[in-house]
This record gives sequence, C-alpha cells and structure tokens, in this order.
Amino acid sequence: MVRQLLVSILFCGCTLGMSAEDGSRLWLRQVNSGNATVNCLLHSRTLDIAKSEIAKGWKGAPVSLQLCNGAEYESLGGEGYTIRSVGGNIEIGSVSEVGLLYGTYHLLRLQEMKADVSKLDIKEKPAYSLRILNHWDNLDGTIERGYAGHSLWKWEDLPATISPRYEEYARANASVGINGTVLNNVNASPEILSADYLQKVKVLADIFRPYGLKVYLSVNFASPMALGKLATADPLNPDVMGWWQKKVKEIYSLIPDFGGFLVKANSEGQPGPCDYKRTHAQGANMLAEALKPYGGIVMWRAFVYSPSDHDRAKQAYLEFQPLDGQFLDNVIVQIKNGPIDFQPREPYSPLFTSMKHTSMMVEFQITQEYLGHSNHLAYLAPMWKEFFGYVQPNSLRAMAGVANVGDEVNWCGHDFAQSNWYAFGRLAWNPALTSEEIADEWLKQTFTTDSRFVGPMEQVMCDSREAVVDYMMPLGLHHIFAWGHHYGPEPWCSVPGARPDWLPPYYHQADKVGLGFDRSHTGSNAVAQYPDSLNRIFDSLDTCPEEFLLWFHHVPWKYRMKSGKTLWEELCYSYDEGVKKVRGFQNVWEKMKPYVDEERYGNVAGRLDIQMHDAIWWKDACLLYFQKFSKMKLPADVEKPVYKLKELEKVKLPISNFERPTKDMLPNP
Ligand code: BDP
Repeated sequence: MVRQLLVSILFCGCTLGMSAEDGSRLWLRQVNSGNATVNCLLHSRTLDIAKSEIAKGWKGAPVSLQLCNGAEYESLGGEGYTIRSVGGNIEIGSVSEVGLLYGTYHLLRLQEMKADVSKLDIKEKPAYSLRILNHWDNLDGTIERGYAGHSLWKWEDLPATISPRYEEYARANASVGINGTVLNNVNASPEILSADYLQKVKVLADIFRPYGLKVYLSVNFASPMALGKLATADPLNPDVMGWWQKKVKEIYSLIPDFGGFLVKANSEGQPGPCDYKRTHAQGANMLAEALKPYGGIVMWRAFVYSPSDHDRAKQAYLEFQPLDGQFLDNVIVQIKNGPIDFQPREPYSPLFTSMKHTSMMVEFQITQEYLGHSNHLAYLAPMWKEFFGYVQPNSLRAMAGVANVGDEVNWCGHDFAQSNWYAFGRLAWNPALTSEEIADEWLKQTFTTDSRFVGPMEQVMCDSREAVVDYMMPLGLHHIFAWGHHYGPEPWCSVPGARPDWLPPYYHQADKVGLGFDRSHTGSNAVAQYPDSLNRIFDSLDTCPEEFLLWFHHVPWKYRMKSGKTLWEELCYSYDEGVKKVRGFQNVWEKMKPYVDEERYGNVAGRLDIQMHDAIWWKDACLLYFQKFSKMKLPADVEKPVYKLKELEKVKLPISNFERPTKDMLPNP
C-alpha cells in the first residue's frame, strides 16, 4: 500500500513537471499538450521531429509545414523560413526541411513567451550560414576550460552505447539555430582521426543530422606523423598531402556531410606548417585542397603569439595580416574577438579590420574561463554586442563559440550560464538582436513570463558582465589572473622561467608612476594596427574610451579622469562598485524566490554567494597590491578590505584547468 502510494506520488510529481526543475530541460520546457493539429504530408526524420514538436508542445491553431519554392523563399536561403497566419491556420514555409524545423522552434518560442500569435507574419533568414560550437573536449572525457562536469561525448561507450543526451543536445542547438559542432579540443589528439574514433564520430553525426547540426573535427597538424608514421608533416610534401587526401576520403565515406577541420597550429606548442618554414596559408590551403571536392571547409585559428614583438597584443596581427589574400576560398580564418585572450573586456582584434581579402570568423568564448567559471553569473551577450559595435557583422562569414556544456544535469553548471549558450545561437542567427531581447526570451522560456521576475532579472543579466569587469579588471586592466586556472586574482604572480607575457605584471605594468600597458605611439604602438580613425582615438589619453584606458596607456596615479577623480580613486571606486553590484544581484535574487522552483533557486543562490565572496577577494587583492605602487589611501567611502594582502598572496587553489572551485577551497578572511 505504502509502496503504491509512493509510486503514485512520484508519478504525479513527474506529470506536473514539479520534480524535473533541475535545469535539464534548458529553455525547452513546454508542457505536453498532446493535441495540436499538424498538416504535413511529407515524411523524413527532420520533418517527423518538427511534427512531433508541434503535436506535443503547441496549443494553438492548426499548423501546416510546407516546402516552398519561388523567389521569396529562394531569397531566404537554405535555412530561412516564414511563419504566417492564413485563415484559421498557421503556415510555416521554407525551401528546406531544416528551415521548417527552425520555424517550428520559433513558433514554440513565441508561445512560451506568451507572445501574441494571432496575426503572424514572420520572415527569418540567418545572418551567417555557419553557426558553430567549439567543444574543447579531450578524448579522456575532461574538458579544457569546461566547468560543468565531464564531456557529453562518452567515447568509451561509443559507438555501441548511445546516451539520450546526444539527441537532446542536437535539439537544444537546433532550437536556437546552431548548425555546427566541433567535437574535440583545439589542442587535438591525433587519435580523433583513427579508424576507431571515426566510427564513434559517425554515430554522433547520424544523430545530429536530422537537427541540421553538422559535425566538424579539430585536427592535429602532425597527424600524418602520429597516425600515418610519416617522417614529416610538411604541407608541401606529396606523401603528407596524400595522407590527408586519403583520410578525408575515409571521413566522407562515413559522414557524407562532414563539415571540415578546425586547426590550432603553431600556437602554444601545437605543431604546424611553420615547423617546416611554411606559412599558415600554405598549411591551411593544403588541408582545404583535400576537403574541397567534398564541400568541406578549414577553420584556421589566428590565436598565435610567437614573440615577434615584445607586445603580445600585436603578435597575431603581425603573423596573419601579411597573409591576407593568400587563403583558398574554403578556408576561414578564425579570430578570437580580442587581440589577447577572451578577457572580461578587450578591444576588438585589429585583424578584423585589416584582412580585406580573407574570409574571417569570430571566435567567442561561451565558457567562462576568465569570467568566474560556472560560479559567477555573467551574461555575455553585452560583451559580444560590444564587439559588433566595432566590427561589422557582414564583414564576417561565420561565428564560433567555445562551448560551456558538460555532462552535469543542467548542462552548464550555473543555471544562468545556459543563457550564454542560448545567446550565442541567437546572435549567430541575428547579430542585430539586443542583449535585452535575448535575455527576455531566455528568461521567459527558462523560468516564467511573470513580469515581476523577468523585469528585475533582465536587469541583473544585462548588468552582470560589467559587474565582473568592475570587480576583476576595470578601466582596461587585463590578464591579472592566477597562473593556470584563471579564476582568482594574482596581480603579483611571478613564476621563475615563465614567458613574461604569461605573467600579470607584464600586463598591468604597475610602478610608482602609474598603471597600464603603453600601447600608444610612445609605447608598443599597437594602436597603429587599427584603422586611422580609431588609432587616433585610442592613441590619445584624452579621447581613449576610459574602459580601455589601461589597455592602451600607462597612466599616472594622479591623472584626472572624466569624473574629476584621480586614476587611483577611480580604480578604487570601480572595484567597490563591482562588489556592490553583486550584492545588489543577491538582493534581487532573494526577492525572486516566489517565482522559481526550489532547486534552481538554491543552485543560483549558492553560486551568487561564491560570486559575492570572490568579488571581495578580487577587490581586496588588486587594491591592496596596487596600493603598494600608488602609495595612496583608499577613499573613505570605499568598503574596507576584509583580507590581508600577505594572506591572499599565499592562496593557491587546488584546481586544474578543467574544474571550478567549490566554496571550501576559497580564501577566508
Ligand atoms: C586559452 C586557454 C587555453 C586554450 C587556448 C586556445 O587558456 O586552454 O588552449 O586559449 O584558445 O584561452 O587555444
């Protein structure tokens, strides 16, 4: 009897969707209605998915799915669609099945947002035809810079055992229009191209295909040596070319729509064409030739920093800009948004405005390597929008994002980190969307449409990235992170024998005169890599935007800022402001309790607690350390430090570059 009662309680809980608010359903939380009418006579795996999504989730007028042709549809490209109210019906039209699937998710999104769906007249076309996630997943299941558990790909179990999450992952991506996935780390193991692994990759590709999601692989440039036992990987060597051609043929025999390769070459110890005195273009083009007959592409990364100049921020430009115009048309140069490395704030990489004859794509980092891992609430759309304020979206061919998903139940660790996966997909589809619009969509689908929740939380989300900048690295400071894990502050960090440009003092240049890296014409002149109009603005202390001040200038401690405060005071107030903002987020979240299920409420509250702790840690560490140089007092209304510098200098977190710290590891005042 008791057992029967228990079973029915459990069952009841599930049907009401009560017990399932663990974040696993992401923004796709439609409760089954089970009775919508779908008209579509055609059958295919993709259309069956679209039909079943509507049948299960839609609660409105009958929907028909129609493959269309004609000028209007041709102009929407292979993935665009229309959604229109016609008579008492809703018609979704597209030239392709995947377009109909995208239209389906769009319609369901409107319903979940409680939008008016009575008079629909929607036309959509993606800005980029390539919208790609980059997984930095290793074959041993760890994820470089991944903070939500282990890899989703269970390589040991594949190809025989298939996790249900593979399909859920594809569905989530399709729902926001992501159409490509690079499965493995850019620091690539040659093993991924072995016959055994390709069988596993094929299984994933088969599961993803109906969702319009293509598979790509990161490749190690020396694979012909490691796997093929050749004596060289020289891209101009005929045996090397032959090896790649054969390998590509093998891949396409298993995966006919394989997307292509992503390559990190001659960067951070990875092999590449420069090992043989060949250029990046020669290396990329050799692979591109092999892929060309099958329609595959090469995404060749420009994340390089060989010490050609003493300023690391200039190095990628110096290496790649001279190659402009030399890449084949199925090569896309993949460039990180900033010239250094995914910092909380960077100016855009000047390569974007200087490679006029090269296909380029931007690489954003969705995983929060430098923004508090999955412990901090940091909504990244405002950061990506800032990039598009400088770089015209139509000067790029594609968008890539380093994924933040792992095998944790809620995929991303922090429930709010899901919004970054979502926002990446939405912006890759339409970079003109605002951060607010995307936050609004995501909040309504992921939590509730109640305006008492959506209003305040949208504000929190949109303020959150700036808060991180404030408490970690305001006014253009950058890369003052702890060695290795990039989580906490270590502006004092010195490691005997390390490259200077891996150490914080190289970046902040604090001395008794002032703070910041002089990249103006009196310093490294990195400003000259920007177009003249911007060069002039960044170069002058008077016109340089203050958010980039210490990126481009070494500024005296007593320099008067626009606010009338000295640089030192402004720095103190910025750190203080960061701390106060996080406290504000905590207060808002406390008021949100009535609108959120207990499980997600607790998860977010716990992580905000850590973020609050870390904001104070950052503020105290940086201000107390920089004070040694400024020799100036903290303004009286800035919160008093709770830590001692000496204690903070001893902190060493016991984490590697694929873990997030837990509360008990963090320093205590
Ligand atoms: C840095 C990461 C490192 C990556 C590298 C890259 O710290 O783990 O391998 O970028 O993008 O941000 O290749």
